[in-house]
This record gives sequence, C-alpha cells and structure tokens, in this order.
Amino acid sequence: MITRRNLLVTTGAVMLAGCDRWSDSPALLSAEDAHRFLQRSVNGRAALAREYHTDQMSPVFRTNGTNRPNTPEYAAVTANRFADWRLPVTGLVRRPLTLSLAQLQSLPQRAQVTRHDCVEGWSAIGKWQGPRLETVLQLAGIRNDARYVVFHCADRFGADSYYESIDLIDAFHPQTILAWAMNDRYLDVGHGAPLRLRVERQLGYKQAKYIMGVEVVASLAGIGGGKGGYWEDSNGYEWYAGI
Ligand SMILES: Nc1nc2c(c(=O)[nH]1)N[C@H]1C(S)=C(S)[C@@H](COP(=O)(O)O)O[C@H]1N2
Ligand SMILES: [Mo]
Repeated sequence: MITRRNLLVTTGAVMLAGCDRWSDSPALLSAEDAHRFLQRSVNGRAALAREYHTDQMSPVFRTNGTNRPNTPEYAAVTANRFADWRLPVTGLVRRPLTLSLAQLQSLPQRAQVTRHDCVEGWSAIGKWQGPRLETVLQLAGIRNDARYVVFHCADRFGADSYYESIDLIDAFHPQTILAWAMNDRYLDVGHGAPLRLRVERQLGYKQAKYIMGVEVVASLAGIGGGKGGYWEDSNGYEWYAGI
C-alpha cells in the first residue's frame, strides 16, 4: 500500500526508465502499473498537492454548481440525515460493496487542508476528511481490466446527471479521498453531503459532490456522453484538469 510516508521516502530516488512509456498514456494503466508508477515517480502525477495550515483556511468557502440536488431520491436520503444512504461500489470489482456513512467513517481516515481552484476563477482553502479512495477500492478488489473510477452524483441538469471520472493514478493518489467532513464538521448539503470526492491535483469540477455510486470501468465510452464527465460532455472541458 502506498502511504504518504512511502512517497516521501522515495523522494530523491529514481525516475525509472519505464516512466516515459507510462506517462504517454497514464489513463491506460492497470492497477498494478498505477501503483508502480506512484511508487517510482516523484514528480508529475504522483506529487502531492500543497497542504496548508489550519490557520490559512478561508473564512468563507463558497458553493458552486448545484447546492441542493432537486431529485426525490436525494430528498429521501436527506430526510433522516443520510442514515439510510448507502454507497454502492460496483463495476469491475471482485466484491461489490454497499457502504454506509458509518462504515466509511470507520475506515482509516485522512485529513488535508488544501486549496480548491474553480475554473471560473475563484479559489478557497478548506479542510477535508474521509477514507482514501484506495482503501475502498482495495476492499472491493478491483479487477485487472479496470482503468477508471466513475462517480455518479445525485444532481441532474435537465436529462443529464452530474458525473465525473478519474484514472487509477489519481484513484490511488494519497490525497484522493471520499470526504464526508469539511472544516471539522459534517459536509453540508451545499458542499456535497453526504460524500464528495477530493482529487487534489485537479480543478474544481472534478471534485464530484453528492456521490451516489462509485463504478469501476475499463472504458468511459458507455458513460454519459463518453467524455468522462458532465462538463466534459456538455462544454468540452478537459477530462484531465490538472493544476
Ligand atoms: N455533483 C456535483 N458536483 C460538483 C458540481 C456540481 O454542480 N454537481 N460543481 C463542481 C464545481 S464546478 C466546483 S468548483 C465544485 C464546487 O464545490 P463547492 O460547492 O464545495 O464549492 O464542485 C464541483 N462538483
Ligand atoms: Mo468549478
């Protein structure tokens, strides 16, 4: 397993020969390749996003996009403060899971104070906490043909649902977490309750709020419009929105 410590220990080590090949098409890495990539690569995709001190947190962290999904399904899970909400982890996994919020909270947790950068031109520093996505994926046991992780969200824009996707390098990145807490409180509805993605090396629109399902896939072709995310499909936003 890759921990932050492992990554730091490998700092100053080696960019091994194979890395060039991998960085050509990182999205096509298998789980095994992605792990090897993260262990060996100290720059680029494996680098950590800057983390801040708690006294640098923004006094106001605005909401953007949806601030309350308007579906009956979402209304139903908010009614009792998400006690009946469950997270299905499906697709190319050996053990499909259905996780409650309590189960997600009982996994090893990571907390991080990071800067969120929206493509519309604002930033805010906040603290996020939750299990690493890797921990959840290891529980589910992803299959060799897995290449991407898709996040299905509660909110709809007309006929389309918000969704996002990342490759396995970002899925296993130490700072990629399924956050249920923000600024030491439960995530509020505006910021994506009960669960949102934090994928800290990418722009705001990749940080999927209101996650209702995690799906592991071999290709993005069959999901939404096929470009890997709501904004990617509808407005031509970049799928890899690195910062
Ligand atoms: N489900 C969902 N996730 C979403 C959005 C959205 O509209 N729906 N907006 C995105 C955009 S553009 C940004 S900048 C951030 C905003 O997160 P915040 O509301 O916590 O500030 O959420 C992202 N994730
Ligand atoms: Mo954004």
